[in-house]
Amino acid sequence: MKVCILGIDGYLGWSLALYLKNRGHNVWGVDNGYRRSIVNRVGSDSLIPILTMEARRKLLADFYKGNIATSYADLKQMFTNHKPDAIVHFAEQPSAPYSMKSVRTCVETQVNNIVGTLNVLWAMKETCPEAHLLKLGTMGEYGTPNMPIPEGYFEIEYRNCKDRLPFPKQAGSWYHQTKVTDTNHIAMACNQWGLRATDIMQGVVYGAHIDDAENEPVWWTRFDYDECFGTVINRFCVQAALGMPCTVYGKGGQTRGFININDSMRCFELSMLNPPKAGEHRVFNQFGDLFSIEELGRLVCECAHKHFGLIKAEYGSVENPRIEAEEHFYLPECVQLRNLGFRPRNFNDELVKLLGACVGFAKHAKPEAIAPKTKWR
Ligand code: NAD
Ligand code: USQ
Repeated sequence: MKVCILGIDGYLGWSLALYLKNRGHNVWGVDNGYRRSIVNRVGSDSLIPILTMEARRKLLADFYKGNIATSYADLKQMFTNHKPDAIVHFAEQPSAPYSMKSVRTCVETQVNNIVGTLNVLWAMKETCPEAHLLKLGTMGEYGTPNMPIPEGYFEIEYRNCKDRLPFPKQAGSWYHQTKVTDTNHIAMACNQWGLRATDIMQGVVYGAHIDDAENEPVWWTRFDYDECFGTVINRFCVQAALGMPCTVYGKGGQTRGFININDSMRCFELSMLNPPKAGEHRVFNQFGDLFSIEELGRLVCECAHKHFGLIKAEYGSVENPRIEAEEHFYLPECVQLRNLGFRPRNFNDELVKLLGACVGFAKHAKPEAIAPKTKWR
């Protein structure tokens, strides 16, 4: 299959490029280095050393440097030249805290994400309407409603009328809000233009690398742990490795879906190999395990004590810089990927590998980048 990866230089993009190449797919992609520069802007860097973007471009022939939100003509030309079967769209600003810092970072996130996705939809319509768009959304689009969360749509009865409607969205950051808007735009492009799309509501991803990269440093992906760009488990593991307490925000009863980076790759492959039909806006909820943040802190510390002798590892509540429910009902469904064969890896086994990597690279960490600084209000 000919696969285009938008955001190929990122945490998931670089891993997916290797994963798909190793499974016989023809991979090409685009990135503008935005992630590298914004992580530097907040005073941090990847914990695990990675190749420069230029070195990566030498390694992978069809790796273009470009901004999909500002260079529509180039995007269209690339789709025309390569005729992709599938387009995996990662190329967005992915941090909730970064989007909440200031009007500048909020607007930057909105423009980059929403305009980039509109450009992708128009370029697909004009050059490759048969291609399958796999677009990264987020479980955070749904918020934490007091009822089970279906996969995108649900049957509802109101005043004796029934319909299948989009499930309500309740984003909690300007970043998550961009994903909600993208979802509305993608659904419309499918309805109006007959595009086919899988809108992937992914949970929080964790892991230092995919198995394929274990002994291939050129294929190591970036790994962030700072207050903006580190996801919670990746941060907890670095904190434990440094002997710093794991920062549980508030009561710690916030529950989220988590997925290992290897499982995330497998899910993309399953979606790609089983495309929706023309005109279909298909929504997948993509996660492996559900944990509360306090539970996660306990699991990371137990693993640190048992497998690495890090007896100082501990977790504790700090003031929550975010506005979010700290105790709530949470029951999201994840049925369609399981029906396609997805079986999540064992969480505790993957945690040992992740913590091992953090211990190995801990000397590169900048402890001053860890404490939460960005407040929701
Ligand atoms: P990432 O920031 O590492 O990857 C995104 C890549 O896209 C970066 O390399 C960045 O430079 C590039 N990019 C951004 N805007 C661009 C533009 N306008 N033009 C060209 N390139 C651009 O993020 P990630 O963790 O790999 O996440 C990938 C996607 O998955 C994001 O959309 C994110 O919102 C979503 N997601 C991530 C997670 C997670 O836990 N990592 C969970 C759910 C959803
Ligand atoms: N949290 C802590 N301590 C920390 C960091 C986070 O308690 O040190 C808490 C947060 O308050 C939140 C939860 O952990 O309740 C998850 O935080 P996160 O930073 O791991 O996740 P989030 O901001 O939601 O964003 C990440 C990715 C984003 C993706 C999203 C998936 O950065 O790209 O969309 O996970 S989801 O959470 O399902 O929306």
